[in-house]
Amino acid sequence: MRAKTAVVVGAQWGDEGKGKIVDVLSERFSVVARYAGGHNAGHTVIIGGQKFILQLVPCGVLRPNCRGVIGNGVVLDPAAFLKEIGKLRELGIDVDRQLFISNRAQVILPYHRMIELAAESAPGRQKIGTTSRGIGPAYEDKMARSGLRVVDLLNSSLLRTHIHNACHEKNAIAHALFGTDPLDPAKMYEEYARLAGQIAPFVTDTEVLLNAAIREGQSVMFEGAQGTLLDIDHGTYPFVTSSSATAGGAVTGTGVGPTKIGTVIGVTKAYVTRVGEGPFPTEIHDEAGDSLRARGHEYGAVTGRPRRCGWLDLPLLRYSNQVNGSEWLVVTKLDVLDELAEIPVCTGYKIGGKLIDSIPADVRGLESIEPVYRTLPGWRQPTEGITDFDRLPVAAKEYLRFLESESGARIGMVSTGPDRDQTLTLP
Ligand code: 2SA
Ligand code: MG
Repeated sequence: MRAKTAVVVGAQWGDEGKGKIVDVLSERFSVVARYAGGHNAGHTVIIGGQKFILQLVPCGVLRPNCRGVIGNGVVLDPAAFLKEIGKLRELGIDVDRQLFISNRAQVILPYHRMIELAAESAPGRQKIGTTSRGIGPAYEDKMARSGLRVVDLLNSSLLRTHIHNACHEKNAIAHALFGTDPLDPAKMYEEYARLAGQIAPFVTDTEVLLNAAIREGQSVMFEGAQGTLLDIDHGTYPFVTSSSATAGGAVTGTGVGPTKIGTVIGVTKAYVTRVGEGPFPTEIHDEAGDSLRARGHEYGAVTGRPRRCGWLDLPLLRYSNQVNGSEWLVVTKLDVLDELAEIPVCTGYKIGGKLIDSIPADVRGLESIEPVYRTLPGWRQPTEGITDFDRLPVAAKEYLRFLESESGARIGMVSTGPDRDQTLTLP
């Protein structure tokens, strides 16, 4: 895990504990860059009992010597950004010196949220269970070449024209399709011109910054948001987010070439969770799921929604390692399994009684999976806070070694609790 540049990516449906892991690893990195998603992400970091939930800001900024970059692949809500840095300033974090926003990032505007809210509850539309932050519609505009980039947000005449034209179109569409009340473009322009002034000091050409840092031999980490199965291409489409959450997104989402990426680290929980709609082969539908949710505090960090819980899914982990090219794994929340006498682990998938060796691309295929379980013995001893692999109970070590040998990537680190210090590095 000691590469100069590394992508840290969620191996499941998000909430694997990337925030904590990026925070722990950022001790060794000079720059941490976010490459996808927006303020739909909720990266929780606990330092000495104090909890930080970061949404847009890369977790690296919690270290005084680490610079944070919001890359071009991110969709930026300027108001959410300013609110977040306001909180960080109050906590004594020097965001003004440490944080940089790509001039090529896309901007989320109020009509993106308006359209998402209306579409999610519209009859005949597939409900995705989104975070209602306007993420999907903002990426739609990006791909349709009708989005507003941060560089254009800073150009007031361009901003005025963009908002007027976009409101004209979006108000008409939202009213015709969903009966939504129109938004006022003049008010919106005033508000966003003011927000633009406040974010201007953070805006720069972050491609130049990142490539220069790499040329100078500095270490750069690329912080993934959401997870592999939520990726727009490789996830459980259409129950995905609208960005490239997988490791490949680090390249397109920052402007750093693939030959400059040293390694990929996948972060996986010792079990699985998912929030929102969509297929979930190892989901637990009885009290065992409720007890994982309670022990693991499995509620959305942004929306507070209860997360669905399931057993570790090795076919999914193999798929994720393949899609990301993960060389390393970090296993989080091992301690949540401490009380279980037995732990089922999914080792394969069957459909119609036949073993399959690839992940179905369609939702119907995913929903018809019959997981094949192997039951491993639990350890029924506390592992919380253990920082030495040798001090783990034998059954916990065996659980981890089984996960490692079946997944095809090496475990470099295990998290045994939410705090920075509750982490063990493998020899
Ligand atoms: P969106 O809002 O368009 O990105 O939603 C599309 C799907 O992506 C899921 N998604 C997430 N899943 C897990 N964690 C996320 N971040 C927050 C957290 C979520 C929260 O850290 O807990 O607080 O609810 C995240 N962001 C997006 C989403 O549930 C949809 O399935
Ligand atoms: Mg999260």
